[in-house]
Amino acid sequence: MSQIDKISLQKLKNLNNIHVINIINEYVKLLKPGKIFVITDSNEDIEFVRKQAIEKHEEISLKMPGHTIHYDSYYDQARDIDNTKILITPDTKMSKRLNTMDRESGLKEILEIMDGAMKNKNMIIRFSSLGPVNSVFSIGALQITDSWYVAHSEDILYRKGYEHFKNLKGSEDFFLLVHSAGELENNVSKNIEKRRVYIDLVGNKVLSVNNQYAGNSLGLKKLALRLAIFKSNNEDWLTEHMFIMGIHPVGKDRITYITGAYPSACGKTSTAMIPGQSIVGDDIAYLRNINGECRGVNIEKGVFGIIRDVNPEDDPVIYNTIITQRELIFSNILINEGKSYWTGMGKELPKKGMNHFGDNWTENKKDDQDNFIALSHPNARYTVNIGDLENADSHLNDPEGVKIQGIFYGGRDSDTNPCVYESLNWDSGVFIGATIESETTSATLGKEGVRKSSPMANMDFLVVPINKYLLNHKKFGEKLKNNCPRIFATNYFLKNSNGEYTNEKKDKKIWILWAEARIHNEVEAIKTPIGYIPKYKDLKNLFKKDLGRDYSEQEYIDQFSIRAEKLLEKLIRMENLFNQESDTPDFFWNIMQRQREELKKIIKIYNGKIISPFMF
Ligand code: SAT
Ligand code: MN
Repeated sequence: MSQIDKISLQKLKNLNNIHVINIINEYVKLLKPGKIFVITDSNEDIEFVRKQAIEKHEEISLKMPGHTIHYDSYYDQARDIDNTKILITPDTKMSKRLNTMDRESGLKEILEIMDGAMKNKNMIIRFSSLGPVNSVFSIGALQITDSWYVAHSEDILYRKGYEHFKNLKGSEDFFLLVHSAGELENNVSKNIEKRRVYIDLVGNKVLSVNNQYAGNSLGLKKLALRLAIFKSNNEDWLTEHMFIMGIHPVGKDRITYITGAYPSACGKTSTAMIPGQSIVGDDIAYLRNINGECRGVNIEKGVFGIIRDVNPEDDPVIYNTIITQRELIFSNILINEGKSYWTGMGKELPKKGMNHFGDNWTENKKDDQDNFIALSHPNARYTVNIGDLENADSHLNDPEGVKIQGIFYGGRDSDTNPCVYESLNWDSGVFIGATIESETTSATLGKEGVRKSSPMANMDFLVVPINKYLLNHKKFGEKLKNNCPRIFATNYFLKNSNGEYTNEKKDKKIWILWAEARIHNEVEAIKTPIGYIPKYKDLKNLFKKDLGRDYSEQEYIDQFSIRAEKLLEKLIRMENLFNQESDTPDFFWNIMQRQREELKKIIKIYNGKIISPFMF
């Protein structure tokens, strides 16, 4: 390795890990970098990364100290689902709904694309820990990249792991993530048509090329998520696309931790940020059974959040954090005279500036396809440390994680599920998660209101057959016995017969407080075929106490009537979908069958398709 200087080489040698050395040799040969930098946990090394990102024009400093902006290519603004594939050997069974490719041909293709991808560029080698350090949860991650932006983002979002690698004592028990932005033009990836993200489960690695958007490029985020899903499902724990938050009921001396899985644009981050509560994480959680308790950690320590509509009214905590001095990377927003602007920030916006399209955007500017270019991209983001948020939970970095007592599943659903309910037991909670659906919105291309299924909101990242994943969930709960978290479903998007939302944005708080009270057996509930729904009087009390608002019987009826016919239609959709899987577990079919019978029964008993909660 002639490209490596003595100091960097020594840093590698100090790890005493032959696997790391072999991997670096292999990828240096393939990628042919100009120079190699090994980054340890030292402040000096980390500062060097920050400086390089600016010096190499991958980030630009803004007027506010600590703030920088990074742009991805105009054509690389979201996860590339079509070109993200699981490489499998011919004997591997995988669900039809997953995007797979023959391992041998996949590797051949991507290695050819990556051949020489780092010519005249730097290779950056970083070590991180997924999950808090010195913990049973920690997994080492070795990131090789040629992007200083990727290396810098990972420093904000993940825990340092050079020491973790030292403590591995030569073992190869770590994830490998190899990324190259490929050839650049105006600092963004040029060969987008050759963008690939290939997940090699056999090799415990992900290879990613010709991209910069963090969902494609940052190995530690959605790429390591896949490797962790594979690992945990072959062991006995869970890797989930979930936030973790602490609920702090007023006047009660306790914190109750819950996790929540929601497809994108269904309220995941806004739930984790409900005023008065604390946040542990907003994206990815590992859950383990530790001494009979469900413990959870955020594998990250930062937030890569959507910036659109972050304003002082709707998201005061985030807004105040991202307009003040601290280390922060914006991506794909508008910059005018060194200041940051984005759609929905609640402020007058400039009519020109630099944005994800280039350095001379003006209002009404169109792209080659004749589409208007938004001031900031709808998927534009901010990257900050969670520790910088005023509602950061004090156990964020606790090696033992937090005790998880509730799991929330949510979707965007205008006409089927009530606003909140609790599953009858763990298995029917797994059924709720497995049958999450979300309606498309005008924010995505295509028809509005089309329902997409995403088991546990984790479908995009699944790399094991769905039946295996569901059985792992079932077993996880069984082993926890009485300590198993209670499972809840929320629906913030239910509409009434006039087509109006039945929920106000702030009502989320009541749904989680009701769930919290259920967890502590403080409120009773009404049993229905799908699960337990709240009693009117309990919600009335909570609305008064926590939001200072009178909650009417009509609102309750709109929000908690059992829409039996719509629920039956949903069961048919799920039956069709899960019939396509080879061996969906029996418990899933049993729950479906029972729900179907009971829904039909109540339609008969109460002589109606929509049954008021007061009838039960
Ligand atoms: O999925 S991404 O990595 O693109 C970001 C997110 O969690 O929303
Ligand atoms: Mn996510």
